Parts: sequence; structure tokens; C-alpha cells
Amino acid sequence: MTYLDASLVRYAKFKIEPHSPLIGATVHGVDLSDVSEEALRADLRKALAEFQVLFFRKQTLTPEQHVAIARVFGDPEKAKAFFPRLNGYNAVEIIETAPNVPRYGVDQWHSDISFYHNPPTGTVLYSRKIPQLGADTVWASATRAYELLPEGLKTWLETLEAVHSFEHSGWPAYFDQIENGRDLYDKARSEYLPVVHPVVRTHPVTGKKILYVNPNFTDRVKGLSRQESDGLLTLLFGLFEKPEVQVRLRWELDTVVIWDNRATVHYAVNDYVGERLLHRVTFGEDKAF
Ligand code: AKG
Repeated sequence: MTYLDASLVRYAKFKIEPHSPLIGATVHGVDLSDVSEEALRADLRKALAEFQVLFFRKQTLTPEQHVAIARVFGDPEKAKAFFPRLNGYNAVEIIETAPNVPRYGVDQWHSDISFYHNPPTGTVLYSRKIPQLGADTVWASATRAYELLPEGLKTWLETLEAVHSFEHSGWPAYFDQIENGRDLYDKARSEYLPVVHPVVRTHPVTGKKILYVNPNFTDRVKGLSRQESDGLLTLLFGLFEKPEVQVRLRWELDTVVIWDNRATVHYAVNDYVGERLLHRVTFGEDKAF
């Protein structure tokens, strides 16, 4: 494992406060409402590659500015998925929990939309309403998780592929609870057929190996029996549970988070009462498969 030496962290356009020697940092001294300067854009890309998850506090953004941040890293995703969109903004998804709205995608490690052939390369989340207590989000580094594996197992895993599927996720239960849910579910299921991804991938920017499976969307490892596959996946998913590879965010209003969706998985902690509203823009198309 290579640990970060905090004394070596230097960026021209902002100050970085690493959260651990392995993943996550808060970025200080940057106003994300204007990301037009090329030197700032380059530093943001460099920091995301290095820390995998970046936090920014007290940001005031219009939806256009939110989308502009995503554009620093890649093209924002258009309305491919089924999440509600912010009125007039095709790229801005609404992640909302209110007393009578069922919660979805919570308490499950996942990377965003790995059931696509080309999942997004990253995500920008912006908090608009946050409960007084709880509702944290946790990220785990999938490159660090890979590094925890014994050498022999790494070699074998590099030969394997896994099936990722929308249907495997916990979402069918969510659709059952919402208006027109069955129709939406059937539409999504016919659109998002299972896809196959390698179990180990190489990050195109950092060259690091990534453990590319997640409990929400990875159904099975190809070529193994169901029992063998479940056993192997349980072992691999367990690596994300190690606190050493994690960083946990306590949300405040007006916080922006940017994560590298190739190198991390994340987990929305479902431990709160009250309302929560986040705006999400995913960006890029991961073509490395
Ligand atoms: C997602 O965007 O996929 C999330 O899980 C959001 C994280 C959160 O709601 O805490």
C-alpha cells in the first residue's frame, strides 16, 4: 500500500486538506461558481485523480454553474436514466427524500450506473437540503481495496469478468412503491440489459488497478457456479467495509462533492429523519471496457 505523504501535497490554485493517507480531501480557497481558468481546471483534474473524492464547503451555484463544474471533467450525461430532472436542466438529477417519498439507492455500496456499457466517469453532487443529523455519505477506494488483496488472488481476478445488472439492484422494490412504478421499472429493465465488465480494471489516468465490482449492481462472476460466485463476491465486497479505504462526509448545506466513479464506490447512510435534497450531475463516458 502506498500512503500519502501530506507534506508533499501542493496545488497552485487551492489548498488541499487530505482526510486520510488513502482517500478523500477537502479543497479550500476555491469558488466553484467560476471554473473557467485553465490552471484551476487542470488542478481540479489532478486533485480528483490523486484523492478520488473532493469536498468543497459553502459553495453558491446556479444549475448552469453546477453543470459547468462537471464539464471540467467530461460531458454531462443527458437524460438517459430515469431519475427526475431539475426543471429545464436535462443534466441535473434530483435526489430527494421527503417523509412520503421512498428512499432508493441507500445503504448499498455502488458506483454510479455500472449497469451501463459506458458508465459515467464521475459525479458532482450539490447539497440543497440536509437533515439536522445523519444522512452522511461514505466513499471507499476501489484501487486501495484492490491493493489489500493477496498477489495470487489478484492474478486470478484479472482473468475474470462479472455481470452488472439494473435488475439485480434493490430498485425494483422502490419502483413498486411509486406512482407508475411498474411501467417505469419495465421500461428501465428493457432498456438496461445486463452488461459484462472485467473484475479488475486499470485506471486510464493514474494507471492504478481497480477492483471493479459493487454489491448493488454486480450480479455474478462469469464462469463460476452461483455458489462460487456469491462466495467470491462476498469476499471482494467485504474489502470496501475496511475503514482504512473509506472517507465519510458529514453534509452541510451548500457542500459540493466530486468523485471519480471509476476508482470508488459510495454508500448513502440511511439513518435520518426529515428531508434531504441533493442535485446530481454525472459526467463522462467510461470507454475503457
Ligand atoms: C448516488 O448519487 O448514487 C448516491 O448514492 C448519492 C449519495 C447520497 O445520496 O448520499
